Amino acid sequence: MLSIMTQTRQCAGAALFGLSLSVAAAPVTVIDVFRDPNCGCCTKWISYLEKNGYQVKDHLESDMHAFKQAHGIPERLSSCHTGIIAGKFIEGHVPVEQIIVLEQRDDLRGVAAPGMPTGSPGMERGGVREAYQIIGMTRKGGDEVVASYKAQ
Ligand SMILES: [Cu+2]
Repeated sequence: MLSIMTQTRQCAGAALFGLSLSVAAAPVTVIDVFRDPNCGCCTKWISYLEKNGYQVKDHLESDMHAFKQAHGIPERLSSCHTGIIAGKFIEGHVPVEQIIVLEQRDDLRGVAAPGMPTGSPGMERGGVREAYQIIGMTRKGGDEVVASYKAQ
């Protein structure tokens, strides 16, 4: 009886160890970022993604307007750079927590931080933040408010 309990405990320990190993070895998520070569805030957003554990592939595009049109990103949602993660778009200075939401939601084609909201990631200006929303675009083409950030 005692030996069975010891074995069980060892198994549980091994299972836990295995779990933590698999977490450490989890593949890094890649985000392809398309941006104008002269965009400064775009590179700040890239650094922010890298700090948060994403692997970024940086692509320079001379005509971002054409790029967005080609990828079905409407004018009303558009910003500076466009990220692509697993075939979904991340338009503009979207915070990581909303990228995670996007990764989990297959009913969305993408999420956007329209414009260039002050205080969004990569758009920091001395701790000031204007109120802004993250808009999700559904597969049917509708808009949905995914998150609202208050002014600070
Ligand atoms: Cu920007």
